[in-house]
Amino acid sequence: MSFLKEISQSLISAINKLKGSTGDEASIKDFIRDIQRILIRADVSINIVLELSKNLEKAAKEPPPTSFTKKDIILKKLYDGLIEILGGKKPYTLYLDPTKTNILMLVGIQGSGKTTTAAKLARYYKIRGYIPGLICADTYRLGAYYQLKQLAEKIQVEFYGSLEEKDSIKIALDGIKYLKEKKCNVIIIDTAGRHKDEKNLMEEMKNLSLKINPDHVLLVIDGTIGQSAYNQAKTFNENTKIGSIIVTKLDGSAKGGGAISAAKATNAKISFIGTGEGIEDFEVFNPVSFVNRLLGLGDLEALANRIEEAQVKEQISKERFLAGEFTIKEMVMQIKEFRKAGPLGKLLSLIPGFNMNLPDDVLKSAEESLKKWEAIINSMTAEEIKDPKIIDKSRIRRISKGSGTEVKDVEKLIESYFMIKRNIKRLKRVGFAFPTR
Ligand SMILES: Nc1nc2c(ncn2[C@@H]2O[C@H](COP(=O)(O)OP(=O)(O)OP(=O)(O)O)[C@@H](O)[C@H]2O)c(=O)[nH]1
Ligand SMILES: [Mg+2]
Repeated sequence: MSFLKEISQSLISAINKLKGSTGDEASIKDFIRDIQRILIRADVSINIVLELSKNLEKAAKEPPPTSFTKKDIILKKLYDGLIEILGGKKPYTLYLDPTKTNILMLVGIQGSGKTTTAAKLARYYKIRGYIPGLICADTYRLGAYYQLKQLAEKIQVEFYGSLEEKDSIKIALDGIKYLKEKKCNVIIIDTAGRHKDEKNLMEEMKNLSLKINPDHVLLVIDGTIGQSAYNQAKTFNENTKIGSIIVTKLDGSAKGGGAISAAKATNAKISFIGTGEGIEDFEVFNPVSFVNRLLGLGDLEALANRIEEAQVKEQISKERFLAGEFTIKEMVMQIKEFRKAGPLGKLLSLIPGFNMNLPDDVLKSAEESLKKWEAIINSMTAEEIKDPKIIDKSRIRRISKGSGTEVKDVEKLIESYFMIKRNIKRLKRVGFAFPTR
C-alpha cells in the first residue's frame, strides 16, 4: 500500500475512533497519541508533532462554542494543524508570464526525479495551452539524452540535446535559441545530478543559473529521503536561488511527511508533487486539498468552517467593544478578527485619538504579540479572564509558564488591556463618535 493511502487510512480510522467515543478525557488522550504515532511514522519532525499535540491538548481544555463538542474542536485543530504543517492555507502557484518565453530549470541530486519531472511539467503545461520544450543539459550520464528525448516524443513536445557537446551551459543556451525558434513559450531545462560529489554539483548549478538566468529554478527532492530534505533544500538554496520545490515519489514513501514538512521549514514553497512513475502522476501542491484528500471526503473542512463561523458569531459586537465593555479574552479575539481584515494599524487608525493615546511600542508590538497573547489567554482561568485585577505576581508566573511566554509578556498584555479599555472609555466620555465601520 502506498504511503499516501496508508497515512490517509490511519488518520481516518483515528478520527472515526474519536467520533465514536464519548469524548471523555481518556478517549481524547488516546486520539492525540494515535495522531502522534501516525505523524511520527510519516517522519514528520518531532518538534512539529509535539507542537500539534500541544495545540490539541489545549483545544481539549477550551470551552467549545455553543452547539459544538470538544471532539469537534479537536478535529478542527487537527485539520488546521495538518494544513499548517504542509505549508498553510494559501497554495503557491508558479507564475508564468504568457507574453514571453518562460525558462524553468530543474536541479536536484542524482535520482531525485528531475528528468521524469521535466517531462511531467512539460505535459502539465501542454495540457494548459502552453507550448513547452525540453532541454537535456545533463552531460554526465549518457542515458540522460535518450531518456528525456523519449519522454519528449511520448508527450509530443519539442526537444533539444546534444550527444557531442560536453558543456552544459552551451547546450542550454543553444537549446533556448532553438526552442524559441520553434515558438516554445515554456522551456524546461533538465540538469545533471550527482551523488555525494556535492561541491561540484553546486558549482555547476551556480554557473548554469548565472549564465542562463532562468525565470524559475525548481529543486527536485526525493520524497523518500524524509527529513534530510531540509539540509538538501538549504544547501541548494545557498548556492542557487531556489524558486520552488517539487517533492517526488510521494506515492512510495513512508517518509513523505518528513520531506514535505522539512521543505516547508526552509521557507521555500512546494509548487508540485510527484505521486507516481507515470507521466500523469503529478499535481500542483495545495495543502488544503491535500489534507482533504488525506482525511477523506472533506467533511472535516466543512466542520472547521462551521466552527469558525460560530466563533465569529460569538465574538462581541463592535458596539460593545467600542463602549469599552469587553474582557481581556474578547479584546484579544477582537483584535485578531480585525486584523484579518487588514493590519491592526488600520483598525486603530479608524479611531482617531486612539493612536495618540497608545505608546508607540504597544502599537508596534501588538501585531507580533498577538500569537503570544492568544497563548496567554488560553492559560488564564475563567475567573482571571472575567476579572484581570485578581492576577497577582504568582498568577502571572503561572500563566507565563503555562503559555510558554515571559512574565513581562503577561504583564504587558494585562497592562495593554487596561490601557485600551481606559482610552476607549475616555474617548466615549468626551463625546467622541466612533466610526461604526
Ligand atoms: N514512484 C515514483 N517514482 C518516481 C517519481 N518520480 C521519479 N520516479 C522514478 O525515480 C527514478 C529516477 O528518476 P529520474 O527522473 O531519472 O531522476 P533524475 O533526477 O533525473 O536522475 P539523474 O539524472 O540520474 O540525476 C526513475 O525510476 C523514476 O521513474 C515519482 O513521483 N514516483
Ligand atoms: Mg536525469
